[in-house]
Amino acid sequence: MYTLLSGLYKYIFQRDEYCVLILGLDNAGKTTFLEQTKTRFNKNYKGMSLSKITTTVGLNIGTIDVGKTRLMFWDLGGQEELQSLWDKYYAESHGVIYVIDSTDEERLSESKRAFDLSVNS
Ligand SMILES: Nc1nc2c(ncn2[C@@H]2O[C@H](COP(=O)(O)OP(=O)(O)OP(=O)(O)O)[C@@H](O)[C@H]2O)c(=O)[nH]1
Ligand SMILES: [Mg+2]
Repeated sequence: MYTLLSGLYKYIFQRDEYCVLILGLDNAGKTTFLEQTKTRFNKNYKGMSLSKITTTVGLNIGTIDVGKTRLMFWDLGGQEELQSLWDKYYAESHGVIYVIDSTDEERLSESKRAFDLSVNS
């Protein structure tokens, strides 16, 4: 009976939880993307003014619920000295969003290099 009830409880209330990494160079727009996503999917989230977003030092976490699924985003800092930390999170994550500022053509090759380095290390 206990197993049946706990199974039913889990079925009704428990969400599938997935972790999604957000990577990309500094200034690519990762935190802005996360804030926009949170504002769009979390009904009661007011959102912070986009002009108040400053460079991320370390990790910024955001969560959204889509139906019975919870997505936990890990928005990592993109500055060069923080890029060596990216690969440490791969093993724990279910998906990766790699953000590129398509208007910043000068840094496209740098962005590719940083991505390649993180997946090959
Ligand atoms: N015009 C425009 N500006 C944007 C867009 N996305 C981000 N920005 C601006 O780009 C700057 C950097 O954005 P962030 O979201 O802080 O970039 P980030 O990738 O989180 O940077 P780090 O935390 O340093 O790794 C901010 O001034 C944003 O307002 C966009 O889609 N369009
Ligand atoms: Mg950021």
